[in-house]
Amino acid sequence: MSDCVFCQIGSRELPAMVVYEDREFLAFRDINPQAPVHILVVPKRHCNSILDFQDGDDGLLGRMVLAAQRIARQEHLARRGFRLVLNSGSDGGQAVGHVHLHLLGGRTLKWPPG
Ligand code: DGP
Repeated sequence: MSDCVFCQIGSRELPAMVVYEDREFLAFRDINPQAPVHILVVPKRHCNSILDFQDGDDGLLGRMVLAAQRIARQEHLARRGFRLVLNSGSDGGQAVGHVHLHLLGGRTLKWPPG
């Protein structure tokens, strides 16, 4: 068993509220939601951080945003808007060492973030 919690969700060893899946990504509701809609879009391939991506990964990164766009529409966020967040490292607030894109919406989000 992998010791990565998001790999365990990906292999269905851990439960999650999955809202979207395709060949490359799994998306599920965050366990500690910071907004009425808070979904994590997670590449199935394990990568610790955004710093691990290389030139050849541009397609994967683009498709991750497109997956988030599809989910935003599915969650009826397109009209009012939403936020996509990629935390990296300790100053960036990254707690889980498997790249994930936060999709937040359903309320007016403040700027700057804390
Ligand atoms: P970050 O701080 O950017 O690494 O965000 C990690 C997010 O992952 C955080 O908002 C809580 C969420 N999370 C952590 N463990 C689990 C889990 O087991 N299930 C789900 N659904 N979300 C989790």
